Amino acid sequence: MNLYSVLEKGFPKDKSACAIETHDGLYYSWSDLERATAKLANLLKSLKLPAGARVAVQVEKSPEALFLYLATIRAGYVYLPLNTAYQAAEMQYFIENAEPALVVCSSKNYSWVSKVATKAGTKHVLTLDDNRTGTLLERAGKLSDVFKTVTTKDDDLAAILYTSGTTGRSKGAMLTHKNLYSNAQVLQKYWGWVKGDVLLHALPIFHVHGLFVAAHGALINGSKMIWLPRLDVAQLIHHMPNSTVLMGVPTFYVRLLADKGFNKEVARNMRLFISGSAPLLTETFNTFKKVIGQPILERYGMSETVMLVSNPCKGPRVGGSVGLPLPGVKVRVVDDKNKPCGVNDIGSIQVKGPNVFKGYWRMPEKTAEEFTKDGWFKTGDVGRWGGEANGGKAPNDYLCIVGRSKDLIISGGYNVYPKEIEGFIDDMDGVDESAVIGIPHPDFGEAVMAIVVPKAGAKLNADAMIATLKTQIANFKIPKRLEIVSDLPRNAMGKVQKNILRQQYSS
Ligand code: MLC
Ligand code: AMP
Repeated sequence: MNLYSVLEKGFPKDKSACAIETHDGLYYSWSDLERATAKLANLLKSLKLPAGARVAVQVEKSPEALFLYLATIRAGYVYLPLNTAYQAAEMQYFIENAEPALVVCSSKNYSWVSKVATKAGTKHVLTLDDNRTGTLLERAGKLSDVFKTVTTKDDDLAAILYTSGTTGRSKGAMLTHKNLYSNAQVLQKYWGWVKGDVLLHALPIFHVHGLFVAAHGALINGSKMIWLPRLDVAQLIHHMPNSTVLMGVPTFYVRLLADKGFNKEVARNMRLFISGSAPLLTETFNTFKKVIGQPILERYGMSETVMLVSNPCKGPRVGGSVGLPLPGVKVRVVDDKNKPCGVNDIGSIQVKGPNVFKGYWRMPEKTAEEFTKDGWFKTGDVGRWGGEANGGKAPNDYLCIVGRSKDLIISGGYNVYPKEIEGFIDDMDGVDESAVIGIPHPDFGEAVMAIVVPKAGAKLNADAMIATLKTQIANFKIPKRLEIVSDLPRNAMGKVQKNILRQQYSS
């Protein structure tokens, strides 16, 4: 079954109802959504893209960007969303690795993106801007607004999401139609979506959270979305009285609570506040409950598995725990020998189910490494069942995430792999070596910090180094702090002791 057809079943009967209301006062009906995705799907078909073609998209958030995603799915092609913060070197890698048949970018980036794409053999490069302009819409506008959604097999690819690797380059997680529609169906029930729900959407749509969890949730339920281009607390508060569901990374809730205008009255119609992509501090959970009178629902997911564990909608939501495995999803916590751990014993989190991805794009060895022989996907996260949570005890069937075995920093919900940043720093003149760590940050949860050792006799300037990094990598990966030191702490094996650095700089 095509994912779009599954979502479409949930669209309301009255197609003149509002599907998307934008921050600047535009209304898109369900009929607009269907017609626009048909026109765009007709355009993709007219380009005669080969079967299984990837459509790589790096554009600002807009309803049209969402329609392009849906059109790609309708036409049976594979959607490849890319963070707008990615710079030329990052884009070059994704485009060379995925070999998309079509790249869609914003017109301001067209000159360099088209060069990178053409060099990698991409036949078509079109533009889409967040003000309803660009060559993509110019061409699609002339085509028919009727399109018969392509029949796909459950196992056919719907999307590829690049996740940075702890070693080596980013890997493209291949998600199938079934991965995505089964997860959307499960979440619709589990989170108790009802007719009349309105989703306040302020997340980016180039990652799992904003696209597959938030947008799919509203679409499959036929619910209206209030569509904000980015997190803007004043706008959230303005639209909240007309909304019932909000999904965000923990920074959303930290910033809302810091605003004096956020209170019970503003949240009076809100049914559900959902948090994920990074750990929600127990302090945020408790303060929110006190101020707003309802607990945030925390859930746990990842690019390779979409959502796997969630606190219940009806039933106790436990601060400091991500909740119960979703219906149909199996989760286990195992020791070093892959033996299931008992309650309160810490081990590696593994998962199996219809939500688990097909593998990494053109990386069969990496795929094999990340699965156990009996087919469990190794999440790289570390956790336990039950145990201490929110100053009390979590029920024994609730999962608590206690850390990560992967060297990963999650800053404001974005993943940053220290190894990648260390690579860029180590390549700079005068640098002997570096260590990149995550340090606590009141707004982003964790922030990137770099500790750098100069070569003998070399003089380094932290500000100049940060300025150079800003020209090379996405802005959220830039260290918020860079310290120059004479050496790094090492253990007897010569390995850098990042735990000591974390302790040293944590305050
Ligand atoms: C922006 N900046 C960040 C940052 N976002 N720095 C660290 N971490 C981040 N996440 C930097 C910018 O470079 C800029 O630096 C400064 O902070 C302010 O930028 P901004 O654009 O004004 O920030 P803002 O719009 O406020 O964005 C913050 C944010 C945003 C938290 C709202 O990052 C965001 O929407 N995060 C959500 C990420 C997400 O959707 N993750 C889901 C992944 S899916 P300077 O120096 O230029 O001023 C996943 C699976 C799952 O993980 O379970 O869901
Ligand atoms: P990504 O690869 O961007 O999809 O990020 C997935 C990772 O985000 C997971 O492997 C976890 O480490 C982390 N994550 C997602 N949700 C939560 C959560 N609720 N609590 C803690 N970590 C989370």
